[in-house]
Amino acid sequence: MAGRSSALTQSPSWRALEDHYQQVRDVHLRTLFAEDPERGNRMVAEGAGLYLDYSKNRITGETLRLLLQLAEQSGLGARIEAMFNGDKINFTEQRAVLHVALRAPRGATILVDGKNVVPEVHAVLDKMAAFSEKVRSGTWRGYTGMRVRNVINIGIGGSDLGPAMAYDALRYYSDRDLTVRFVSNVDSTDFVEATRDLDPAETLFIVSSKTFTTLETLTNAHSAREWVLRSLRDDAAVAKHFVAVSTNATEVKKFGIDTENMFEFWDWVGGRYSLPSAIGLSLMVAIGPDNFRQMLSGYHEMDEHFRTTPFERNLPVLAALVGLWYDDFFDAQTLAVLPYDHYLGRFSAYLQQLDMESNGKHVDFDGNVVGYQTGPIVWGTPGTNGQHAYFQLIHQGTKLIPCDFIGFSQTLNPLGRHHDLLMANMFAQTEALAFGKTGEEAASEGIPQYQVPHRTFEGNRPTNTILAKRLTPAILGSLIAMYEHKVFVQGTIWRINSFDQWGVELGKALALRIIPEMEARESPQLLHDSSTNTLIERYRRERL
Ligand code: G6Q
Repeated sequence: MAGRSSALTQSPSWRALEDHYQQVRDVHLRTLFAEDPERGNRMVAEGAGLYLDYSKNRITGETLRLLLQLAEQSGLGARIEAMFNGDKINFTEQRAVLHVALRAPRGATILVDGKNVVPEVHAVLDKMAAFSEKVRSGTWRGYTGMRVRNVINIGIGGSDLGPAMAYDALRYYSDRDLTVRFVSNVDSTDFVEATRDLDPAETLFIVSSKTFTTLETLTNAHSAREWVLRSLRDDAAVAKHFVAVSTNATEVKKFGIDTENMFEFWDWVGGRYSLPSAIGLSLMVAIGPDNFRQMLSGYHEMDEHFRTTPFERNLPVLAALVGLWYDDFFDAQTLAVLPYDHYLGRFSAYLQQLDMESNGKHVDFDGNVVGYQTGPIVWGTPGTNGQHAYFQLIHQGTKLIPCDFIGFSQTLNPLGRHHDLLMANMFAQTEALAFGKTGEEAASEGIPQYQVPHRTFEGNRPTNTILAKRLTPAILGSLIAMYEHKVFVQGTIWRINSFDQWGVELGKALALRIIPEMEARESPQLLHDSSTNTLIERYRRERL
């Protein structure tokens, strides 16, 4: 019988942080900046093209010292080495965790069970590049001889969110003659809307599924097959209009896809870490192999930064420690990720899976229930739009919401004053959140007395600012890798397995039980609870 975990909370560094928290919990960022005017150029770190300003956080030099001590105490250094060495740190699934191998340079050596996996990684990348070039140049033709104009990735979760996010993020670099879409939901509307204006003779489907057994993806893939065959009327068309990304050759073959047109990856790549694997094929077709490789080099640069930089200057480690400080000591529940770049519209949704599926865990390495908060709820949309919507609550609500602001010094689409206005807003938000406006300041502006409390800003709302020069493929890779490693650092300190996802299984299993009950001709005997029974009965009466 699993007990309650106390290994972390009873540790000397945790206890020291608890004591320290009591001393600094009410200290205002105004005071911290007044006492240390150099804070804004000292509490910063740089790596792999990213500049992280963490000075507007409710931390002192002592907080940082204690948090770094906590990281050391957790054995983080050894865990980083274990991950990069291919140890089976995903112990509940007995798997290595080697997304870093996906972006290792050609000559590198990374062993899994005694075998160097880097040559295989590059063989698949080369195969992807050759295929992408064929599609982009028009050499790859559909069954009727027409050139491919539309590419649809069918996948869900880790086989969708990465390429969909990165396609949006790198749209500037994409071939605008290609229409690239992503179908994920088992809701037929997704497939129908994605294909309604397309000609099957010009459409290529990339079926992306690690297991090739996922209900949503297989259902969509079969509908896609019917859609193509309804128009092209020959099973031989499947080979020209479908390729697969998977680890499961048997199921791919069963579907009718030539395994020559299957792009492989491996069980040591977790779904939510799989964008830099063959799962990125739709992205590579869209932006071209060179840009894709640039993205991989950015990922790799951050991997190296993470592996080799002392913790006190290490971006993922610093971001992780600051986040943990709010999660576990201030009891913050969420993290807002607010990119000031329209291309990053899906970035927070991508991070939701990365962070929440990885660190949404409640038992530790020993199977004991943790006695502390683990991963935060991640959310957010691009600025400035959020400022006109939910920022009110961040500024003046009753909840503490740490925020990551992400921006770029240069825009990819210069237009008049737009970029200066965008970035002025980003900087103004972090300033306003940190320093607020006192009652006296508000009153001195001559506003009526009754409005003063309403127009007072308490401030002391913590933020990180992540600034890069320009949104390039390499910078996107580096930004994603920073968050990947941040999640890993937090998981290590919390002593949880960030690489499994058993939590998604129960709902899947129950759905499989309900499907035949819905589809049965005669009313089945329902043996669920009274709520579920009644809902199913009502649905059966009302469905077409
Ligand atoms: C991610 C999860 C999950 C997975 C999907 C799709 O880490 O494992 O989101 O990516 O369930 O799985 P398949 O790729 O096997 O279809």
